[in-house]
Amino acid sequence: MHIFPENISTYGQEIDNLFWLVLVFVVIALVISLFVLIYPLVNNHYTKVKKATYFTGENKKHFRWISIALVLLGMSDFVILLAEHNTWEEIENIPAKVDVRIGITGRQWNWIFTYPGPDGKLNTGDDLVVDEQNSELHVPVNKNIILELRSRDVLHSFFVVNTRLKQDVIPGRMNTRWFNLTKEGKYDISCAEICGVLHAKMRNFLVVESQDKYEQYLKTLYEKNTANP
Ligand SMILES: [Cu+2]
Repeated sequence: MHIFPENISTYGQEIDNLFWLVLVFVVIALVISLFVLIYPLVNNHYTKVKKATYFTGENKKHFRWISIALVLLGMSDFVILLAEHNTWEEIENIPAKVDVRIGITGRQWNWIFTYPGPDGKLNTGDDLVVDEQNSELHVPVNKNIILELRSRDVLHSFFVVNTRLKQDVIPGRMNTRWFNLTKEGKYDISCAEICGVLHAKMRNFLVVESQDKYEQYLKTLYEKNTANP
């Protein structure tokens, strides 16, 4: 069923499958809870309702019911842990083959994008930095993109719904994440952590394009930067 925004990352489908799995357990728990809540109300005409009593849970019969609920909850958590393990590992482990490394820094209120300069290395003097509201983050399609995520001030959260990647950025700490995107196009980047009054202004765009176009973009950026240093 396609009720989610389009997925364009290699691991996105696995995240969506986990969502459905969690939803199944949550819906079952919801139905049981509603039944336990509503059934006595419908079943007992309210003139017949006995005075409400307080259960301490020490009585054997009550204890049994509480235990059943706890065990079911624990089992569903365990199934989710088993199911998510591989996906989590895939997302946590940065691929050995790094095609592009890009720095992303959150600030009040924008996402700053840092690309390697002509030396091809990030975090050196010739880095190309874009810090403009509504700007675009350009990445090549079908490549392993490694993201170095930082914050300059408060907590922000880098979120591109189409890639299924959401990562908090934390002052004083760098988080490394990655994605490999399979479809060219323009997608929304947002901040998913309330970070101040202009939080909603942290809207940028992700442009997924061919390797050629990506290199052309970096070249234009370099020329622009050297024209007005
Ligand atoms: Cu923010």
